[in-house]
Amino acid sequence: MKLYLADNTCSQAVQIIANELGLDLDLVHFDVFGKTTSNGEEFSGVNPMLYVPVLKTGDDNDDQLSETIVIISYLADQHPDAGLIPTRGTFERAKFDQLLVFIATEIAQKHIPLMRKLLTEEGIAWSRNKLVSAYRMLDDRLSDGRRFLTGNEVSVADAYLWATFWHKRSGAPIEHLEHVMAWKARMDALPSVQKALREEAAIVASHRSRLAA
Ligand SMILES: N[C@@H](CCC(=O)N[C@@H](CS)C(=O)NCC(=O)O)C(=O)O
Repeated sequence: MKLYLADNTCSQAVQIIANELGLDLDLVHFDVFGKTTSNGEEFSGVNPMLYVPVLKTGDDNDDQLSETIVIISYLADQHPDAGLIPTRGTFERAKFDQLLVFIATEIAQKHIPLMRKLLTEEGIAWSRNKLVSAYRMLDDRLSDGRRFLTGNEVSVADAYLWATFWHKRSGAPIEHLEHVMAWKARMDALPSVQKALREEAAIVASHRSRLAA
């Protein structure tokens, strides 16, 4: 399978889940500023929205998925024994999907206009407050001593939250949320996360050196 990723973005969630599952991904770097890809493909032909992640599961143009939560849920659903996601159709899964949508809408997509400096002063204050409230809810969830968002084992939700942990870039003051910060440190130490960072750095560096040559 081929994963289109960008440096330091939500595509890391897909890498982490693939690593947890022991899947090999062929990585393609999309430079979101220069708009080039490490394999020379025109990315607008892959995703006209110019968003990563995109996962290609085959050679056909239809054999691809976009939308982070869809991709990571799909991979986890293919390997139910790994326990990265509850069984589809159960109430537990509905609650889990609720958490994924919460991370997508209340966290990931709230950070982006702040990071891109697209907001008025009022918009900045509003968005940062919403982000702090959202992270506080997750902090409450983690305050019962669980190691990860839904229990003591890592899940798809943890991978997604980690890959969108952008408070430093968006200026959202969340460092006082001790349970969230302790969770982040636990995630940082996971071999699946470390491997994702190494492999992302390698493909980004090789793309950049090819462009510079
Ligand atoms: N709805 C998409 C949005 C993905 C998204 O925002 N991707 C960002 C990186 S996290 C991106 O590719 N940005 C490129 C750009 O804005 O040019 C999803 O949830 O996967």
